[in-house]
Amino acid sequence: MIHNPEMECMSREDMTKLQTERLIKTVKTCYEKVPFYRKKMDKMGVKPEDIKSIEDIHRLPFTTKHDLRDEYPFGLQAVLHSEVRRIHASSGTTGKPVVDTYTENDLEMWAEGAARVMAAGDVGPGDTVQVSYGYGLFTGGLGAHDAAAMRGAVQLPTSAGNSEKQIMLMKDFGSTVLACTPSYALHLAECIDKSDKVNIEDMKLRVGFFGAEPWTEGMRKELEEKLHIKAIDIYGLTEMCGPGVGGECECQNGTHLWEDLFYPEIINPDTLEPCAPGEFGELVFTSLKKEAMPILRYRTRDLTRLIYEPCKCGRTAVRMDRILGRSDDMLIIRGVNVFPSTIEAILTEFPVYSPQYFITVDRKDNEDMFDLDVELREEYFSPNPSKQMPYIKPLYDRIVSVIGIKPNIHILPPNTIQRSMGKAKHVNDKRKF
Ligand code: DLL
Repeated sequence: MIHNPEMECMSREDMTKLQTERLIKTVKTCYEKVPFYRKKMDKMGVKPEDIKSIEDIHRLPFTTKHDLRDEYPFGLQAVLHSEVRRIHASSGTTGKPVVDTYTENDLEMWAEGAARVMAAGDVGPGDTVQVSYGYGLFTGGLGAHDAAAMRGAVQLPTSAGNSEKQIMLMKDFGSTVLACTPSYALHLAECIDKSDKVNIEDMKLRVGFFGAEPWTEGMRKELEEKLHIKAIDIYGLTEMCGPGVGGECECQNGTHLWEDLFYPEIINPDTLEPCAPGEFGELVFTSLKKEAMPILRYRTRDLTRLIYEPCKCGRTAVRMDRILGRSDDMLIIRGVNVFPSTIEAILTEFPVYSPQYFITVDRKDNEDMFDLDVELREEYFSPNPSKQMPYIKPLYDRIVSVIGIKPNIHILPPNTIQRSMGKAKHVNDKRKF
């Protein structure tokens, strides 16, 4: 089901026209209301009048996470504080949080972005959407909540955690939709598997909206099989609004980005030049409709590519490939670039392993050490190391052939790797740089 056919299926020509109109307005607001952007544009010798079409976007300055932290908390705000209705923030790992503020219209726009994704899973009246993303400053909880409301569904705000109760409510209230991180969904699935009180057959779940962290096709298969659902990828970031900057459609074949709201570019992160169509690079967004905190050419650090071929669903909104990872999550081990999600993708090729993993990187005698904790599934596990050997060798060989470095693999008993309620932590890099 398409939530807003006019916007989601607009012809390329009309979309370019709309994007141009909205860009011109956004740039003017940024220049007139946000000293940070006026300074940056003056320094580059660009005036709002120079931006005549969406193609001129390349003349505008980039915005980085660093800039947002420097302007903490409200330096990028373009409206009076009396016009603001909500504040969210993403904690990040270091320093000040990244803040986003919203006017009434911004909240409506955000809810619509996420509602478009839920509509692709046919969410509507009669559905009960169990929102197991965290509620709070994190955008996941309230983002999914408002989208469910816009679709006319029942909102069940369980937030993240307390898995036993989540599962009880899922059964008793007949939740049909689950919204949470894919790692938490996997944890819930494992809890249902283990439970002697409930069975997946007792549940009415039919679709899940999973995002906030990279996940793989293998993980999709696992979640779909274990939870008896269709697993749909939802993408977003606090700086643009939260979940719902884009999402998969029923074809589950790339994430449609809502180009009428956020203009996407792919750039080479080293040269900052645009990448050729279809090439992998860093995703950059310019907000086209945000009022409280409009943002020009925000460097997300997410690495992906854009797919312009038409989608079978009828939506014309450009698609983005799965996110390989963030440039700042990429590990360099013995000189080789490694994305944690590559390990997940490899693990899910082996039915004997669960998709749970933890990477520890350390340096000994000037050499990088790469330790990988994995879990065998219950039915394959034996505490006797000699019985584990036949499973280690194929995984080891596959990792060496895909990423070219040799891991020290440790097989742990089932359910021992720490489970996450929100974004999973897969890496401990102990090296001092
Ligand atoms: O994670 C918003 C969100 C909530 C999205 C719930 C989807 C569902 P932040 O905490 O600001 O916002 O983190 C944004 O998370 O730049 C990506 O690196 C990553 N991310 C978000 N969605 C996906 C996804 C929320 N579907 C950062 N696949 C982004 C891969 C994702 N990575």
